[in-house]
Amino acid sequence: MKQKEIITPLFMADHQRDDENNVERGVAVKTRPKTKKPSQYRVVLLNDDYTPMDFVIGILVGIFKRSEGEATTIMLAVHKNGVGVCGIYSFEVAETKVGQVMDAAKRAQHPLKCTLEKA
Ligand code: TYC
Repeated sequence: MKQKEIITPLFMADHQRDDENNVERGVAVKTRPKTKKPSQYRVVLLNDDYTPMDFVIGILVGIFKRSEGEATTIMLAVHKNGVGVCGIYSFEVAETKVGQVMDAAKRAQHPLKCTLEKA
């Protein structure tokens, strides 16, 4: 969903009240600093032929805080479709989780791959 840009004038120069037309007239000279919602990122797990299913479930429970049931569903979806979403997070959190997955896979010598993509 795209956020609408809202510019709210804080101060008006040459402020005048036009009672006849029931309006306020002036020139907006200052606006609020635009605040943006932080972008969200999908953390995506990729299938391979070698990483044990239990290892993937362990990753989903340990790093993505999924229940055993959710983790099994996600793992089987990745196994079947080739890719699957583990969760959606801010960039910093998504990047950290990708790093944690890649570290765990490397230490266990599994070829499991995990990436992030803009949601
Ligand atoms: N395909 C793997 C197997 O049959 C299991 C697997 C699932 C591996 C998900 C990676 O992201 C993955 N052992």
